[in-house]
Amino acid sequence: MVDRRQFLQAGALAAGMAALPGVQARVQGGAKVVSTWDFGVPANQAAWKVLAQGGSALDAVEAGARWAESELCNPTVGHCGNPDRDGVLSLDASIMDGDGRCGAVAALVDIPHPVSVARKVMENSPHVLLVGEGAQQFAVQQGFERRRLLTPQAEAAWREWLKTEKYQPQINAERRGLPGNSDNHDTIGMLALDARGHLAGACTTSGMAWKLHGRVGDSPIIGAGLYVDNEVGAATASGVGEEMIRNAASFLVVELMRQGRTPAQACREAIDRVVRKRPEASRTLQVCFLAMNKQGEVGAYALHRGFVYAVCDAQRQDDLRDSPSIYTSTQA
Ligand code: SD4
Repeated sequence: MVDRRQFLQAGALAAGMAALPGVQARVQGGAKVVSTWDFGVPANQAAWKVLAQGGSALDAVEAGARWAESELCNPTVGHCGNPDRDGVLSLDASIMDGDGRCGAVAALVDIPHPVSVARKVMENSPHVLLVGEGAQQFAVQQGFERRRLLTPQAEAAWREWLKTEKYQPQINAERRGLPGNSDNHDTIGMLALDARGHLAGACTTSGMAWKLHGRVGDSPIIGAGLYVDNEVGAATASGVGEEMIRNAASFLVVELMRQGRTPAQACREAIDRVVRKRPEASRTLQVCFLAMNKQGEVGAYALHRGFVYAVCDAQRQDDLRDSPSIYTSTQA
């Protein structure tokens, strides 16, 4: 047994060793964080600050997702998101630890950090998913600030949209994140592996712009937009969430890895499944999967060309990769 003095000595030694560059690199070892789209690069860097200090994968993905929710001002994640067709901005988020614990919120209004509320659902409630008013009430009880989030730009974009009222999700809208345009979907899905070999993931979004009031996408649905299992690996998704829900897609990707597929093969097979189920719809909407197995191998696959994902580890913190896709023409 380790007594208190030995414990304190060991802690002090570890802290001192971590300050040495060589040891720091070994501590970070196989740690890695990956996330969807171009804005995954700075989001990963926010998560990396946690991993580089030997922090947990769970803390890392929360930090990365929080970065996207507050620092990114685009029409689709967090506080700058576009509203639904009634002019209400509602946010969805989930978080999952590789040990199976998870929490999520959906249709959350006027609370700036849905991913942290999702974590509180996981840690401080007996439930997994809270929605709408109940989610907001829980957030306020947990000490979260409540404030109006809809920006003047998002409100102006909505008023513009009202002229046509056309709901037509655009492929790869994430890569054209200019405030006030008609971009209508966007999500950050993030997966991390920490130095202890533990996995976690988070997913946060304002969902599809101009959605029906009350619509919930895949991002807060455990197994659809996010799934993590320490025995195997983790997966997350971006794109039109109805397709992920129909196929329990992130769970599917993890289960395919369990059967021996690499992350890239598993993502590809899940995309094939989406196409088989709805071949016609698949031509006009985007679906993207990103996965990492417990060895830290990463893979992705998309329906349409244009999906990119960011990878960050001790060697490199700004790696942005193109995902392969089924349809290769530039349809966006
Ligand atoms: C949703 N999957 O609400 C989200 C949106 C998204 O890239 O991922 N856009 O359906």
